[in-house]
Amino acid sequence: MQHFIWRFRSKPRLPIDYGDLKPKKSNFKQFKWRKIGPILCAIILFVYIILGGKYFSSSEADPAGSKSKTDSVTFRENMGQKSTQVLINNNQNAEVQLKNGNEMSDLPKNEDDLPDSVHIYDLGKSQGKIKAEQNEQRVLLLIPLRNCENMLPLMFRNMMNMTYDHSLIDVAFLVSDCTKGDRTLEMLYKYSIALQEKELLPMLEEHDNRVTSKGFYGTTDLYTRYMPEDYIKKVKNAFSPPYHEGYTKPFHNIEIYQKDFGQSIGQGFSDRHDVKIQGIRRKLMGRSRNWLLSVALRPYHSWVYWRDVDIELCPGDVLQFMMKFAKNFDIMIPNVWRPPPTFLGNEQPYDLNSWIESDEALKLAKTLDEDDVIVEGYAEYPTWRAHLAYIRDPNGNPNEIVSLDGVGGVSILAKAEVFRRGANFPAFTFLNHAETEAFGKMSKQMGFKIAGLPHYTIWHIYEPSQEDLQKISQMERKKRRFGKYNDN
Ligand SMILES: Nc1nc2c(ncn2[C@@H]2O[C@H](COP(=O)(O)OP(=O)(O)OP(=O)(O)O)[C@@H](O)[C@H]2O)c(=O)[nH]1
Ligand SMILES: *[C@@H]1O[C@H](CO)[C@@H](O)[C@H](O)[C@H]1NC(C)=O
Ligand SMILES: [Mg+2]
Repeated sequence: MQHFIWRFRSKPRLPIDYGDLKPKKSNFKQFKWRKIGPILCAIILFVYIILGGKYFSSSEADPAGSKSKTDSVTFRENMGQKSTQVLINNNQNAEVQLKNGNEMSDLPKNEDDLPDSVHIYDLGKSQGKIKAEQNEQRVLLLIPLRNCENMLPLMFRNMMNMTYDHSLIDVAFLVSDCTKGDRTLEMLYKYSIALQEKELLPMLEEHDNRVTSKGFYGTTDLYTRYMPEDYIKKVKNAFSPPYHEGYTKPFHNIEIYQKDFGQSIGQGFSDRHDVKIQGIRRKLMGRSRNWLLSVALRPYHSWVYWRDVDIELCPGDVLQFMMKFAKNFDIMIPNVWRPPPTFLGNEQPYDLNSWIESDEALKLAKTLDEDDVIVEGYAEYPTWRAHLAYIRDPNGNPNEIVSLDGVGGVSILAKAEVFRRGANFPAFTFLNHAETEAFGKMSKQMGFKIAGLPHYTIWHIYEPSQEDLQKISQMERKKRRFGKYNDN
């Protein structure tokens, strides 16, 4: 009997006097029930499972999270909406119980046979693979935006220039923390509607005529006088006809999201590049990216393409070009450079967040607090990593690939699966990194492969730093004094 009490007492075993709990005469009965109880429960459960699907679950029952007879079908109800989503994993047949209680013994042959509020998605079909465009794989283009009203014409031109069939691309923007008076959201809305109604090109051409386009497209600023000649010529060509065939074709869908996260660090070049604020700024950016991703990613997307607003030149076939590597890689990153003014040398590596990990950096990380964020490209953190930017050879083979550990966010193409399996942009310190670099590290740990393309380059706009602006105004003063350009 002592043995019986021990078995049914909960752990941990406290130093109590079991004498009090000693079963009295009625023990025999108790014993029986306790032993039979679980068995009875199991039988009832078993009967419920066998019959439950047919007789117990009515159409009123909340299907959220419940599983049907085959494991590959999950019902999800959109909260507050009358729509049931049937998510199907492989090509397996499954019985689908519709919301109104009708029962089908087979999947419908096509989606038109279902009522409007029921959707079937075969997630096995939304996997990023080579020959994406031929196989009509759909892409989600994600662009976070902040205080960038004047860069929107540039951004829309770059979107239009994409030769991947626009009708296979959904676009989602997240606008956050714009300062008072900034009209990013309004202009975004205006341009988006124009784009979808095929009225954007004339609108942008009219905009171009108002500002002389030199240096970065659409800017009249003084510094454009100091941009390299051949770069300016390239920019001029890039924004003039002839355009590719589908240039003005509407995108499949455009979504605009607005949410503030309390980012208070200035969006000016020198503000946002101070080393001390990088960790905080990058974590907040990570949060924005995760929100955008989680609201916009749909079951039919095979690819996710992250792009920053401030890219000036990018080959039109950037998606197709990077998708070629889908056989061996899950995430693809081009090289990102910028064209600084002539007095700084004509071109410069820009994005230093794409790198190959080094022993020195791993050692450095061990000396830091768990919460410290290493930011790349600052003297404070001597990592001695190989940066994708510096591996570039202007005449190198654009198809050459290096395997990366950290990535920058300027232009990330990833299979949607990477995110579906849970990778994200840590808004906390992950292995002493945050946001996109942490995304790289996390993806790597999850077994994904990251391809960096050192000789395939896209061009970030040049924004003058405070120092550069001082230098420029100095030179302008000299010019006025001596009547000509004189840089000593
Ligand atoms: N939603 C949102 N977007 C942001 C925020 N900060 C920057 N962005 C956008 O994110 C993209 C990248 O921002 P950048 O300011 O260029 O910062 P970065 O990615 O660190 O790159 P660089 O500063 O250019 O080296 C741009 O499209 C910005 O408009 C933010 O706090 N919220
Ligand atoms: C558009 O694509 C073409 C062809 O790849 C390229 O030469 C041009 O620079 C692109 N334009 C922009 C604005 O990037
Ligand atoms: Mg930028």
